[in-house]
Amino acid sequence: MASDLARGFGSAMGRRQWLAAAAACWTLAGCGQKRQENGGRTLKVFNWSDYIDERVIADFETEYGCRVIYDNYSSDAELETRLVTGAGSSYDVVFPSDRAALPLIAKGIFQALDRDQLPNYRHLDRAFLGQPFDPENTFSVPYFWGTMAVGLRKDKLRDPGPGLAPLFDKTNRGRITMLDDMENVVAAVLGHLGFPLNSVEPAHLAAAQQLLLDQKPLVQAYTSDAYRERLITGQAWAALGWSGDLLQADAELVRMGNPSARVDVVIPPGGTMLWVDSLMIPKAAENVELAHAFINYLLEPQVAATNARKVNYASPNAAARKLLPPAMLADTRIYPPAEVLARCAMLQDRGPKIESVERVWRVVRQ
Ligand code: SPD
Repeated sequence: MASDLARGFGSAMGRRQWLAAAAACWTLAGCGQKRQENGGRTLKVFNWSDYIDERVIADFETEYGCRVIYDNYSSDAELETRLVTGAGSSYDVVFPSDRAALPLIAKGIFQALDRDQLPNYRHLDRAFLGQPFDPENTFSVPYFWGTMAVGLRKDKLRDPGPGLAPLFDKTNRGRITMLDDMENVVAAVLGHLGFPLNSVEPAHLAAAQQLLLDQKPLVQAYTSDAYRERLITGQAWAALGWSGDLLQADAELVRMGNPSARVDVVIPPGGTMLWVDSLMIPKAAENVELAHAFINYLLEPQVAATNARKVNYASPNAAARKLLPPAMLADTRIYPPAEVLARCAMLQDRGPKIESVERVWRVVRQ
């Protein structure tokens, strides 16, 4: 399954040349569509942190005459808890990853999307549709995809070593952050040890557990979002993170103008996790029509390109990619080449065997 997806991701990358050429031909067709009046209505959006250009939210409010309540989460686990317990507000649009979407769809958390209200769906690259967690895209449309990578402050680390090595190097004690994400962290460590990323072999998991326990005294924080800021300030030197967030840290350092302070974004030589996050509407949503309008808005090529430029994740929107700078499409930290993707994997549903991964994480995090 994962290799099929990796192939799909790779084929999308092969289109860079014509994407660049076609960018020049793009027109504003479709942007003049008459907006329906949504005056007085409120849309509640729950998204990963640092995952949108906030001007897009303001523009949507203006164009649709509505108010958006925009909240953030930092992990799939946080979203799952919120959706399953129903605690807090009932959100209209959420952004689960492939791995989170699978059990949430099975629990009946989401409603089927009305494709008639999503004319911009046609802009999506087919390589990203029909994924195993939602084969007909009944409930989901892809938003961004990316990898798990290592971010390194180049000016702080002399000889960091390959892949995940700097995350286990005692000389970086107190300067290391790890994602607070059970399945992805265990997969990263399995890969570092040369085992399959989705392994549930007891011996493989025991070795991963031992390495994570040995590493624990070196770790400044387990965090799925604060590492971005900590890399920028220099509080952290080596972080396991999501590709776009690490690139945002690098872009911010460039903006700040200190040429020696940069973040290197490294994909481990043995491969890493691939993921795709999707736009979905919970059954408990109160503004279903406006939720569709928002999803359709995010799929507009111009809007999707604005977001892609800001967040530095890879876009599954073929029409939006035509609007991106060629340098961005050629950036292998955002769009890894096919040979790298071939070594990557998506998290698999390991059924009840996932308990052995949960046990590792409990031991490490207790
Ligand atoms: N700051 C946005 C982060 C989005 C990361 N999504 C990754 C999901 C992997 N399960």
